[in-house]
Amino acid sequence: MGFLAGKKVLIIGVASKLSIATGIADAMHREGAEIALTYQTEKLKKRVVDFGKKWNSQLILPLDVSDDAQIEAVFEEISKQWGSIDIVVHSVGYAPAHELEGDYVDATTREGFAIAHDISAYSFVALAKYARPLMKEKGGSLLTLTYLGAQQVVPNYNVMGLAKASLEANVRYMANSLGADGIRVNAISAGPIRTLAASGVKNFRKMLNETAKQAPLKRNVTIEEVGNAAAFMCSDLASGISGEILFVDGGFNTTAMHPLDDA
Ligand code: NAD
Ligand code: 0WE
Repeated sequence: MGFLAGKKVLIIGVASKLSIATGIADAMHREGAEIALTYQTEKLKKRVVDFGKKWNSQLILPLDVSDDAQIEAVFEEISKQWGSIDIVVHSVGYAPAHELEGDYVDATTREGFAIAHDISAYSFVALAKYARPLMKEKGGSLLTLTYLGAQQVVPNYNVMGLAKASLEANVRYMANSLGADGIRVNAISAGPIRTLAASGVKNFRKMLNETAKQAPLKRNVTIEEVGNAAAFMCSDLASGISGEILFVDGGFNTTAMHPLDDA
């Protein structure tokens, strides 16, 4: 029996086979979890329904996290179908594309700032409002995905860095707020991975190469590795961990000096 046997999980953020959420769903399904999925747009619906087959998902619902009514509807349906929930995975981030290129001060706009923070940071606590009543009796676990750009300057990550910093603080405040109900809240800070969200990013391939050279493991990480860490973090194996940012980045964040030419 897997270490997530009997756990009911909602996973938000599957958009393609490359999505980090797809790696998380694979790992959680392998460990015995029952999985509900959401899709952001009607265009993505068919794809997510197809993925759902592989994970035997019975619950596949529409959800744009900028819409409170849709969040409420998702948890209403989960309450009807499941009565309770054990795990919610938030694998969602967005800023308008023009915010993620060029000089930070020049590129950042009031509107782009608001959108990035709404979709990437606020939405996590918005979900928690509705998840809490469904987790209260047995406890539960909430997980989000963040990036090193929250803590250190990464060129072009720009306003997403601020949104992820807010998301990481959100993890700590939510952990403190929900801890008395037995609900743990954590984040995984993943190294760069080629996904849809990364595909439009200028020089992403260069970033992958440089990261691999400098990381202690001398390579990039995969969605399978993030998925395994996520499954652990949301399982009872991690029952003592809350408010934590866990790096799954091959150790990159611990290094400072760029590799010298002969390295
Ligand atoms: P992805 O494009 O596969 O996933 C992003 C998801 O966000 C998509 O499923 C998209 O539908 C969803 N989304 C965006 N706006 C939404 C909205 N308004 N409502 C509902 N869903 C919305 O890319 P990914 O790389 O798997 O990203 C998942 C998470 O991982 C993000 O939070 C991202 O910041 C984070 N992350 C990514 C990397 C990387 O290098 N790929 C590294 C660290 C952290
Ligand atoms: O969090 C992310 C992706 C964030 C992201 C990407 C896009 C591209 C398409 C948010 N919003 C959008 N909006 C779009 O229109 N990552 C951690 C991956 C990523 O994105 C970067 C990175 C890395 C790493 C952007 C610039 C620099 C580095």
